[in-house]
Amino acid sequence: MASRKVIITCAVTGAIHTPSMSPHLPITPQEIADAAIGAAEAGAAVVHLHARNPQDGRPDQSPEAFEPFLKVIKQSSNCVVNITTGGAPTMSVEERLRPAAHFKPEVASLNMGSMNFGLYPMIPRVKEWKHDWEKPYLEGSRDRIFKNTLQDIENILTTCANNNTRFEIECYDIGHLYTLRHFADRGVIKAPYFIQSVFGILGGIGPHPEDVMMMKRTADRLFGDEYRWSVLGGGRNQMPIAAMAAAMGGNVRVGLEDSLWIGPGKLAKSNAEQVTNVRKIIEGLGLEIASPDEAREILQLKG
Ligand code: KMH
Ligand code: ZN
Repeated sequence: MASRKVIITCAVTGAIHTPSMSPHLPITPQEIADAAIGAAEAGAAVVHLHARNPQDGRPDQSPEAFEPFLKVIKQSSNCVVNITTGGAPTMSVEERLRPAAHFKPEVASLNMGSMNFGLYPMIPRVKEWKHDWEKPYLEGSRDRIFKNTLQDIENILTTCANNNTRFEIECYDIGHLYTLRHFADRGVIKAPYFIQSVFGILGGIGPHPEDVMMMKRTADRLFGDEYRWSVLGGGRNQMPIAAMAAAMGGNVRVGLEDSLWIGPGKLAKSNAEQVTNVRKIIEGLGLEIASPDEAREILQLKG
């Protein structure tokens, strides 16, 4: 019997963690490219990408910031490129949309609701900040809304409508599944829906096994076989959530965007290290990982 193929997505840098938290967080275009290629070599079929200012590590959503590493990744790897439209919670939606609208990638993220966006459990304690912006950025997260109104979502969907970009639909709570159903019913988004369920962000659904079950049960009821399910757990929830979902028929996302750790008190030295770890879990369950081309087939990407 052929075994089910599990898509590993690796989110290599994101916009939540800051340079002082880990020396291993990729910052420069070369570091981001190396991290993505390393993750793909370790088994990630999809790489989810944000850009940063190479001088101070601040999130940067200009297409010019993405261009250098996109070029290197495309030259050296067949992995599926996924560009964020989440950017950072400090950015306007127009700013966040620019790189996906410009590069028309195979996949782009799409965040399905406005919310509080607290820190992940187990953010490393920082003794000395490398850059002035980091501490206020972090402290500001307590009084910031990650804005994704229905109109914002529709703007992203309609801007990308003719690009045949498939969305990594980030659902941080059960209500976000119903928001997706609303856009699906209106025909603004096409199946198969690639649902990335996010667990353990302060402001979203928790990381309890009951939460994971509830998310899957609701998605099954709302979308039947018209969706592909993936999960990510923030901070220390990363590997337990991935293991749970892989066993339940899901795909997984890891990477330093979502967690800086590889074990209790132990920083991951690279994105590839987390991919290798989750790959062992998947293969230990008797499952196989999907290659980039298999992921293209499963998600029906434009290629
Ligand atoms: N940082 C993740 C929890 C995005 O880039 O659109 C969510 C994320 C958002 O990846
Ligand atoms: Zn992201």
